Amino acid sequence: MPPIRCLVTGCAGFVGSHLCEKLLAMGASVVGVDNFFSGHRRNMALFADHPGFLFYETCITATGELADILALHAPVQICFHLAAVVSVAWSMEHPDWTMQVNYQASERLHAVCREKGLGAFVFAGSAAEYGETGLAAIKEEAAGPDTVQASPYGRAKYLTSHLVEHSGFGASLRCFNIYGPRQDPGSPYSGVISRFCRQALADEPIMIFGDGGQTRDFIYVADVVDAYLLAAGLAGLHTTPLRGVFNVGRGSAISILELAGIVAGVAGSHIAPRFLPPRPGDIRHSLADVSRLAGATGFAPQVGIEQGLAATVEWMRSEATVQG
Ligand code: UD2
Repeated sequence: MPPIRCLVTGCAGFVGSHLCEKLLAMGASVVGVDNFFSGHRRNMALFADHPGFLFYETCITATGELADILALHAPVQICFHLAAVVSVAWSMEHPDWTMQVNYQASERLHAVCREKGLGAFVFAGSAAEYGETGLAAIKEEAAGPDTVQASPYGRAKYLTSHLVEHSGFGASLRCFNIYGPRQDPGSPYSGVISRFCRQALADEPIMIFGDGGQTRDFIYVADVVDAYLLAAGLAGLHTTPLRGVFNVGRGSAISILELAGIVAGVAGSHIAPRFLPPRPGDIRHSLADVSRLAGATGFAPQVGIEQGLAATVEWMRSEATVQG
């Protein structure tokens, strides 16, 4: 690979840290930005001292600072923009801040990257942009200006994806439910798999919001990293960066109740799950049609749910050993 320099916003986050690790392993250099709002310094432990990595602790709302960083490290060829308010539930209580980060600041960063002549911009869109859908697999065109998203998170992500799509510069990856090592289980807003794994490993009941009949398309973090590389033209046969909006999922969904059973099995827990009231802002079903990304790049997720859960549980066990 020719020398490539990338800006990764959200480099201390769950997905961002895996992406940085992979980019550095491929020989790219990475300028990382994070404000540790939901990311953690420990997520960067494996690459913080890598000679190809430089870190700036800053918030993406500081557009001027980001422009200065890009100028200082020119030429940066690719921006992977993952920094965001990441929780649907948190966004319900903080709609204004969510809009500022996930839309307004993202719009400004996109404009700066374009102005500075970057070759690619890859935005972390979300399945939450679709609002409430049925059980059928969702195609990208299902989200439009009239779509009613269930949360400010979904709305703001949609607005940015829409802007990226219509600008002709960059791609938005509408990721469905991502899971894997480094997903923080420690807050009420954490992803369901990280919470279920932690509960099962602690021999606590798995806490299901609602009846557990809601379904999600879970995709392992390494598969998502592959999608980012493909979108930037850094992997596969497709070396031109993508433009437009692309779903990223496995293309198969399971119910939260089923998930609870699989997690309990993998973690060796025999405690019955507990059912709590449904969570505001939740969508009922979510399943990706990934044919657009597959057609454009050959994208094919490699990690099945049992395999991904085994890796996640193993990571959580090792973390407990390190911390305990
Ligand atoms: C996820 C992502 C979000 C966005 C969205 C796209 C996380 C944390 N959020 O939101 O960023 O990409 O997908 O649609 O990854 N649940 C329980 N018990 C728990 C926690 C959750 O039953 O302890 C249920 C929850 O009610 C929901 C499902 O599990 O029906 C998934 O919840 P989530 O918070 O992991 O993810 P989601 O789909 O709200």
